[in-house]
Amino acid sequence: MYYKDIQDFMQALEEKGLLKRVKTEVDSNLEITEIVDRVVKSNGPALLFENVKNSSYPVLINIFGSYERLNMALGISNTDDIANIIYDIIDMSKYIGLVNKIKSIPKLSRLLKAFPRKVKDAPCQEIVEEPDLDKLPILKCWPKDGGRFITLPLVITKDPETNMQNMGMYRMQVFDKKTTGMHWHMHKDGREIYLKYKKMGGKMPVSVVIGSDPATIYSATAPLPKEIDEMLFSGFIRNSPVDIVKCKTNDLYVPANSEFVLEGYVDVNEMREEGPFGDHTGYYSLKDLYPVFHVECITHKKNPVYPATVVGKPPMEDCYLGKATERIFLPFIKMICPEVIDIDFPLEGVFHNCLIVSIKKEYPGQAKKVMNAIWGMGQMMYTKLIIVVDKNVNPHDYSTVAWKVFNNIDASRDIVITEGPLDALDHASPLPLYGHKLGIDATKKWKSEGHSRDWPDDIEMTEEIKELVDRRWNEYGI
Ligand SMILES: Cc1cc2nc3c(=O)[nH]c(=O)nc-3n(C[C@H](O)[C@H](O)[C@H](O)COP(=O)(O)O)c2cc1C
Ligand SMILES: [Mn+2]
Repeated sequence: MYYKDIQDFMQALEEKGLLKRVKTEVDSNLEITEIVDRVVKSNGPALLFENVKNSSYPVLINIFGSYERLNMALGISNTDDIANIIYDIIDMSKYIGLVNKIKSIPKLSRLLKAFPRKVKDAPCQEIVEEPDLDKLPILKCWPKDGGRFITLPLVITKDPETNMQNMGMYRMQVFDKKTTGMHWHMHKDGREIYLKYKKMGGKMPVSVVIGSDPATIYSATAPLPKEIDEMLFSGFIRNSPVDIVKCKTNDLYVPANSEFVLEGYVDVNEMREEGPFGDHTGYYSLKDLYPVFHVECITHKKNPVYPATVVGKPPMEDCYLGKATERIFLPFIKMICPEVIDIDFPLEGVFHNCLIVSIKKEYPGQAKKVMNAIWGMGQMMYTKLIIVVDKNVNPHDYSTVAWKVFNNIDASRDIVITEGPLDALDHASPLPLYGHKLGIDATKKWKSEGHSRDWPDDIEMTEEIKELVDRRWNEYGI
């Protein structure tokens, strides 16, 4: 199941009563934020603001802001579905023997279908215009924001060495009708590609998509290795290739189903102050120098919608995108750390500040091995706090996790403090991008780990007595 474009998804949401149209005129300056913040925090619907002051385009927001809408967006019924498909494909034991190999063909064809498909005509190029960002209903989200920000952009670039495209979501502050900031952080693929262009000198072609089908939007946020094109990953999630079209003024390919495409370039010698911006940490990310994006041409559908999101104190819409990543990437974590049973990123940790992981511990020090592996794994390197629990503890059950942490640790033996790279948005470390991380080993300790005392058992009632009490419950008159 996949959606042709974001308007197709919008319609599906509306049919299920999961989208509300707001016809009253609203201001993209702060007013939309306050409405959306209240709606997200009360588990409300997606919203289509049809009448936005000073713009002829409607604003679509909060499409991912619940588990039901997130699952619909990814064309699944349960957040674990995509992980299960991935497990099935990467489980090599499934390919033993000729019969099994043949049986695997339909499963593997999903990989072939993932490759983007080039098309000549595209809805996103129905209208080609001179750039004027003032026409778009771009939000000023929070009072101390440095200006208006495009909050759900898919930034497409091409590695000049490998010719592979990358698509990442990096917010963009509007400076004037034709220029914006380009907020790719230090460790992101977009910036790595930028550094290659910087060495060569001159201009770096960049195209920015605003609005595509929901799996493609999600894919731009997914922490994929640089070798995997996000549009290919979207094709894999959708089980249908993403149709792509060549931009009008550069050689980049964008999803044909996009609502708006901003075509242009980043001049590798130009930096400008960007921010502040009310960010998903619940704090303002402070001003800093970032590259500048110059829009040379805007293409769009005849009747486009402008999708946006508002981030702020969690839980916000982006928390659900984070939860999708938690589920979808678990198979890859397990490939590297087979002892991992399950993981949970609490929403309050805004993706990478806290991770709870349950493991099947089979040798001394294994909890610490898992911490170190996670601190060395892609964007998981940002994790500031890792809590490790035994396999019988459900990491999503915060009460049980807290009970284990509070009762199981010896402060000297079970706490790891280490240091390494941090997310650019971390405001607590003394230096930007680099600081300390905390690991808590809340697993049962063994004699081989230096715990010479006996470790007590968890208190559990016998099954026999539980059944007896179940049976007799009504007799007690409680
Ligand atoms: C709503 C939203 C806004 C984001 N804004 C930024 C941003 O401004 N800068 C950034 O580096 N990452 C941002 N991210 C995270 C990146 O999209 C994410 O790390 C992605 O994996 C980057 O792709 P890349 O590895 O291909 O560069 C944002 C994520 C979301 C969901
Ligand atoms: Mn990437």
